[in-house]
Amino acid sequence: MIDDITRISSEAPVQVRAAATIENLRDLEAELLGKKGSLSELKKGLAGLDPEGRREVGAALNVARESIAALIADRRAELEAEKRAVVLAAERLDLTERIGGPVRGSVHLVTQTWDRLVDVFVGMGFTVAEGPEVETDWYNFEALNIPAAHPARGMWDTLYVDLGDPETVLLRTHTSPVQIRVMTETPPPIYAVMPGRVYRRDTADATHMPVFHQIEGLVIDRNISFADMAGTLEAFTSAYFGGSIHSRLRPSYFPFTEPSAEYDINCVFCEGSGCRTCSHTGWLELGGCGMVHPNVLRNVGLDGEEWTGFAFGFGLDRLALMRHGVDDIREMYTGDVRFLEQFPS
Ligand code: 2NL
Repeated sequence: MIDDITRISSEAPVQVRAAATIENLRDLEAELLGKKGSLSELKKGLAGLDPEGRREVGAALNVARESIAALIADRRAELEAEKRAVVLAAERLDLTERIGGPVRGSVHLVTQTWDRLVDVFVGMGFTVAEGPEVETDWYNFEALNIPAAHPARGMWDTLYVDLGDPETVLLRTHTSPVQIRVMTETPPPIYAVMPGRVYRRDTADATHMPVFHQIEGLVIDRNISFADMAGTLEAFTSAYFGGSIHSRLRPSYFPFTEPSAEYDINCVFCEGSGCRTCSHTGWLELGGCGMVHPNVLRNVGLDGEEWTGFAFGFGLDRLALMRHGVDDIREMYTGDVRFLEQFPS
């Protein structure tokens, strides 16, 4: 029996090394150490030995079992490492890969636009305010003179957050809630702009994204008129787009302003002669504006007899598209370096 054990022990290293896969190794393990394996078969023979022989052979069996088990464990670790290495090599992503020398990163086009807009408004004496992207119904709608049953709710495809009572917590659909917060928290006069990310339940296409950006402006002071608003927007237009681009206002409707207007600028592509981008009108629609509605002033606790003001808002992404002649808003959000590289900062 000792000879059998010695033979099994001496053959084992060769057999273990020859196991080429984890499956082969498992079969070999069963063959050597399993219940019906060769060592187990030998162990059955212990019953027929005297106590002395039983001790001697039993000890040899244990030593053989342990050394073979250790060999198998080592080989298994080796095979698993090989298998992992193959998977890793197949799944490898070379994040350092680049074509034609080092590529210099730059500030994203949306961020560049954000920064430039803020620069222009700060240059005109405005401060900058930001607020939360998850808002309550009060800040996003109610305070803005858009009650729950109001048909104007349909103007915004709202994404609600599953928190509290149904439809009370939402992803802000515009940056106006920041203006409500500023008016509620700081006494006038107020001259502030609010840039920020906003959300709508919308399917992405060339002109829409469910996540995009707005910048809104708010002025609250004594004796503020519609003419102050028109003048402010005209000053902004030439500061941002250049002296040859002017603005115009057209009557419109927003629940939070009265009167309300659409804000257009001369087409930056054809400078008024008519092209595809401006639908041959010579004008580009940038956003909206108006005198802050008396109900909104009342909602934030301001006396409409003493304070008046105007507000305006436009799509920041849309502005970036126009300034740079990009024809699909989705380009801004794919992260394709071939797009991003065209706008170094
Ligand atoms: C658009 C139009 C607008 C405002 C935003 C505003 C905010 C308060 C009170 C009154 Cl708290 N108005 N904001 C006013 C008019 C238009 O945005 O087309 N934006 C992309």
